[in-house]
Amino acid sequence: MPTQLESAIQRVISTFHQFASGRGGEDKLNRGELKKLLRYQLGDSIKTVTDASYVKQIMEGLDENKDGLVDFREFVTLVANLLVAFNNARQPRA
Ligand SMILES: [Ca+2]
Repeated sequence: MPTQLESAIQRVISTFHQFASGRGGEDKLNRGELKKLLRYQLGDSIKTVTDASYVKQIMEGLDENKDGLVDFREFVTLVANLLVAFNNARQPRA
């Protein structure tokens, strides 16, 4: 039986592939897929996600190799940033 952390990791992986395996067959997120992932999975956390220029900005920030797609490794940067942001939000500042 997987541990709590292993389950969380598996969910991150399956969520990425759920959104990345759309049209085109490439296992990477195009801008439309990224927008859907942000909207459906982080809509309560990222309020301005419907703003196209905001999605473009996130896309460009994540797309390190500038191929216009977000692969899993690039997606992990978003997850890591969210982990830090969520953790900071739960801790009262000293
Ligand atoms: Ca890329």
